[in-house]
Amino acid sequence: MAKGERGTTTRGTTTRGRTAASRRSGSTAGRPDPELIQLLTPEGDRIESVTGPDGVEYRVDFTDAEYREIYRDLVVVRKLDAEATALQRQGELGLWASLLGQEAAQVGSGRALRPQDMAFPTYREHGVLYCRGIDPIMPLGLFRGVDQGGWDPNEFKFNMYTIVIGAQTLHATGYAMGVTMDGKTGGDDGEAVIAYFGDGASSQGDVNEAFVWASVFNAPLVFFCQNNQYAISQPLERQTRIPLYQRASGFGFPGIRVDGNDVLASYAVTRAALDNARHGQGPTLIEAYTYRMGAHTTSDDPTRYRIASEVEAWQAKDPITRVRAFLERQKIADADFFAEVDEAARREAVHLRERVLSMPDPQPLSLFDHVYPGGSPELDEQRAEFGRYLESFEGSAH
Ligand SMILES: Cc1ncc(C[n+]2csc(CCOP(=O)(O)OP(=O)(O)O)c2C)c(N)n1
Ligand SMILES: [Mg+2]
Repeated sequence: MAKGERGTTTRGTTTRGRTAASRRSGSTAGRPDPELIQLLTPEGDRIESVTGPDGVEYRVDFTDAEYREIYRDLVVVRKLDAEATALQRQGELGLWASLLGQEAAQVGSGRALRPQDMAFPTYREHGVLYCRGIDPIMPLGLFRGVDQGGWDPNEFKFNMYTIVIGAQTLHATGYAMGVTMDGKTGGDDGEAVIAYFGDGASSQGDVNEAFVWASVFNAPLVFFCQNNQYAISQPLERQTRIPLYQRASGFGFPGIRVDGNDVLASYAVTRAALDNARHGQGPTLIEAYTYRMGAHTTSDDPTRYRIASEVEAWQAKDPITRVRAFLERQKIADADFFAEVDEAARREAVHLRERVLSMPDPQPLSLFDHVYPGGSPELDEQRAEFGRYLESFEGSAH
């Protein structure tokens, strides 16, 4: 199936759809959330379409095969993530930032990108990376400390992982302004840009500056905030007193909240915002309301700052379970299909592990290779000095 070509999103109102405000099926523990765009409930019930507070009708029209493929994406992405966590625990990676719980927000938005669209990730966007067609081994080199991320951002339209919180939103804004200056917006084949960031990053100056610039220059940019409720140990209440998506109105562009555990709604909302951007209608802030099921990274112990019942409440909203329930109920997939997907994901994980273990250690002197395109006298001096230092070790192979 062609990447980014699935489903449709329709602008305008509908009589068939429910309004987000009147919808109650998105409730969690009996509490409805009228602000949330949702097309698949935690129980796996399909909502045909939803009209958001913005008057836009959100819907997807996937074929059965497309529903099955999106389920496969979710399962594979989760399995590879679990494998990376295991590799870190066995000392094969220095660190891992798990996406557990955020698969739907990432696969939904990642699949909503059209081939010409550019993405700017944080360090947790392994699901988007997978949807961009990048070999999942790539970020593992980074987390193993043997390379600095091995993919070409221009080839895959997916920038390098960014650890500096919020910085990529400014990079994305500058890039999106450039897209406009190059005259690449305005039609169906126009380019759009998406910037990923977290709830914690929303407090950063960089992100707020990016909002200002993107707004006043009408940049073709989607700000995709995965509100996973925590910035390491800091809960959402320490970032904001209003829903994050509402921040956008103060900057002069639309904001919308989507159920980030609903892959269909995440797809529909992102596709609509990207299409608006590519047609020259400026930025949108999407708040994907989700939950970080695991630790912040493998260096973190979340039991020190959150209670088990909170995690359990979110387990009931698992992004994969609901798709499976829907596929089973609608008889779109049978037991053989689910078994085949599990086996395929397992094989991909084994393959990933084998390749991680055989990654060569870099030569220490290669540290100097990519500092400047053409080197510099000062750098050459430093390289020579470091070389002499390495040679001072008895039996040094360097
Ligand atoms: C500028 C900057 N300040 C602080 C840090 C340390 N840091 C790493 S992750 C993180 C929390 C980010 O939280 P959020 O934006 O919600 O993203 P999440 O990790 O939840 O996906 C912080 C403070 C950093 N990497 N960069
Ligand atoms: Mg967060």
